[in-house]
Amino acid sequence: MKNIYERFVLDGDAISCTRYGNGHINETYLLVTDRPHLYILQKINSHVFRDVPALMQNIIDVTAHLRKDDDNPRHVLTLVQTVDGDDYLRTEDAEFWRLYEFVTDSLCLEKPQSIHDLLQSGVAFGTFQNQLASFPAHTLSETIPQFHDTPARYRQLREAIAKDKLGRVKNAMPEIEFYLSRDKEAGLLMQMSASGEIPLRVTHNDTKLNNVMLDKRTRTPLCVIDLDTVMPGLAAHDFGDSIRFGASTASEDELDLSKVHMSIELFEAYTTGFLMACKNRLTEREIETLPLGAKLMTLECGSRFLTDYLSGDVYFHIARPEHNLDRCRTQMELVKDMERKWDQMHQVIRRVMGS
Ligand code: ADP
Ligand code: GN1
Ligand code: MG
Repeated sequence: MKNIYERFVLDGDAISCTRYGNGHINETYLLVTDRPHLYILQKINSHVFRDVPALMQNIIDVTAHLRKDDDNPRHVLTLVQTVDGDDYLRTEDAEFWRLYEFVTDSLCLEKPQSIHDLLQSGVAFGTFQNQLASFPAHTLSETIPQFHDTPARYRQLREAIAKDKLGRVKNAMPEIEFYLSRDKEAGLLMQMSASGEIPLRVTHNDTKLNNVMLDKRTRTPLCVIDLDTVMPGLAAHDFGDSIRFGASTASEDELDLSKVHMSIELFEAYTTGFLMACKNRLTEREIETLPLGAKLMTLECGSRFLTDYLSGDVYFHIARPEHNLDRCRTQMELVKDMERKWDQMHQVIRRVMGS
């Protein structure tokens, strides 16, 4: 790794560089110097992101926009330059690397430790939405085309089933049946978007709890990270992905499915924080679609895990052979629980909006 980090302008001499975090896409390292000064070094996944220069330009522009409101480096992701004065490194082997300032005295949670943590992550993503309302959306590149086009994700699932590249279809019959049985609903938000019923906004598109940094002491938001997928999108998708991950009572790859529920208390906490921060920006119709966002993002993500399992685990990092199948099963449990709690979810939205 030395040959990579020594090509960035470091404060001090590097003393360690070790794999870090639980992201499914990039290769992330914690780099520490003798000052000590902490950095996050990342190899960008160029299989997933086909145009890395365009992606980096999005990040440069979005962070510059956020910095106009608040230039505290703990509050905005900050890139460190290469010794050649660039914002990222392209190696001779066509690998792309970037270095971020580490957000210090922070917490990055895989699971909320209390209702307060999830409420605060809602504040973080709601505020992010607010701040980007004045960002010129047309200048952003689409870093992954059709990223949250759920019907397109369903088409990819059907293709993977038809190909059955590794003969895994026979291991996943109930899962395939589950996802395909919800085919009709999968397109609802995209239809509303196409008809102009709900607007396109600049959204984060990957609003997992572990993409927010909270202050270690106050447990309030410092900074939203993982900006690779900031693109035009739907508010319901950003809200929904947070619920999918943060309001679950179990981890995304839990094997004991009896532990997997969508907690209505956690749902209410996130809704409270999110709407506190951005309700004035959203239309009435958009607010009504938030529960649907939670269900469709869970269906979509589960169908993506299933597609990846059937395709040979080429997209998401895995740590065990059936990891993607296990992940697709937890998402099914969450969808079923949301279907049971559908009316309660809508009541929460109305209660939080005070009507
Ligand atoms: P991925 O796209 O693989 O999810 P992320 O950018 O989310 O990659 O980084 C993976 C993990 O690294 C995060 O969940 C977080 O724990 C940590 N991380 C990333 N950026 C920073 C940062 N600037 N400061 C502190 N930790 C960070
Ligand atoms: C990936 O990069 P990470 O781990 O924050 C994925 C998301 C999925 C998520 C599932 C670019 O997020 O879309 O919802 O895994 N990111 C990309 O945990 O595909
Ligand atoms: Mg991440």
